[in-house]
Amino acid sequence: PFRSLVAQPADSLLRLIGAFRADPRAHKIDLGVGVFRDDHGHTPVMQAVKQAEMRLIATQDSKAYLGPEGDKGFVALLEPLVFGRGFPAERRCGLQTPGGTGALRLGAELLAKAGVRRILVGQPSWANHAPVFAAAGIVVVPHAMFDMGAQRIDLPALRAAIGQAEAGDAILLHGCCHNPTGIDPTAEEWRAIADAVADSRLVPFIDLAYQGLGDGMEADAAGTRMVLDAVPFAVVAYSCDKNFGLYRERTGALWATTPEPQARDIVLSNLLALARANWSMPPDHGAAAVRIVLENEQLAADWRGELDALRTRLQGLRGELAALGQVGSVDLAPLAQGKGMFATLPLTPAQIEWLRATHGIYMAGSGRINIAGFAPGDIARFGEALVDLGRA
Ligand code: PLP
Ligand code: TYF
Repeated sequence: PFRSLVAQPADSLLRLIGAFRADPRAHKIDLGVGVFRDDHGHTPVMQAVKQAEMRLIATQDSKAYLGPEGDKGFVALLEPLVFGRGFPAERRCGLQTPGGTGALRLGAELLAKAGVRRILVGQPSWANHAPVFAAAGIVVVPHAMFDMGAQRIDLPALRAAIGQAEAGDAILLHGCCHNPTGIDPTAEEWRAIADAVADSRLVPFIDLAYQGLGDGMEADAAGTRMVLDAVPFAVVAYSCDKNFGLYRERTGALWATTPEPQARDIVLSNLLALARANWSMPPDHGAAAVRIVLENEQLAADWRGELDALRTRLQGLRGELAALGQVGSVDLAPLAQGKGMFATLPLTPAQIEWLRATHGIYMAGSGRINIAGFAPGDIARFGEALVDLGRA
């Protein structure tokens, strides 16, 4: 039967990693895959996480199964960070998942099982969103929502898409640090989005994968909370893989909200059944480390300090890029307002290829750059390359 299969393309971002490694040039710059990097291009294990891991190894006395819900303490400790203190606990249920991607998949399967047939996805979005929803049998309805020239939300376009949707459709919203544009709604725009989603009786599906990398843990949850407070039913897919630097440990969670506790209990039983059919139980290590960090005041403070440093580095780099202003055909000034690791530059595939071939600058085929990929001194070279591109 395998002879009937058709070869599938590799993930273009993951392929870029190999191409970068194979490039012998000393001054190459990797702006590809979305992992945080320090000044030396290294993606470190956070100290607070390392401490928690050591405590885990020292104290864990069993690796017996936990169950499809994973580490309940982990989920409970994340809840105030995501929902704030005001959201009624009886209106939500949650469980640990294998990364944000596992949460997206499980949330999509929950929607499908509940009869939701379509999800609105503003373009561009993370390249994995559409395949995950499609795999769960949900039709992705793409729509416009960005003014890429001005690097702003195009609210009229987003409102028009919401207006055209049917009651009961879902809509994907990036909670913060939009991947790949870095363009997040302002507080007023979030208010308008929450109201429009509620008025049209859509089910918001919030992907919160970068909390703390934009303006801080609280600020980065503000839009999510506004939306959750405005609607009876919603889904939140969460990742700890960026804000705790746990990437390969696949650490995430999923919540669903309902108007009343009876519905909540039924939703949770469905989530647990879907989880059992997918992975039975999530991997423990990353979630246990996050739990240990969050339940210990000192480790939690250390983690917040380290997260602040990640964010400060990103904001500093954004400031440096923005200070270059107009370089060749690209205006970098609006990047100062962007959030998180990513920005998408208005470059053609030929220009992106030219930057790679001529200057050893690796960015995604969409024109997305990972801002954390710049080492000191790289930004000046990047600016020169863009000027050079303008002349080429
Ligand atoms: N959502 C977005 C927007 C992402 O960029 C990522 C990146 O990996 C994910 C979800 C998935 O996160 P995880 O690595 O935890 O599966
Ligand atoms: O967008 C990114 O670069 C990150 C990492 O299949 C990533 O979200 C990229 C591709 C992929 C999984 C993770």
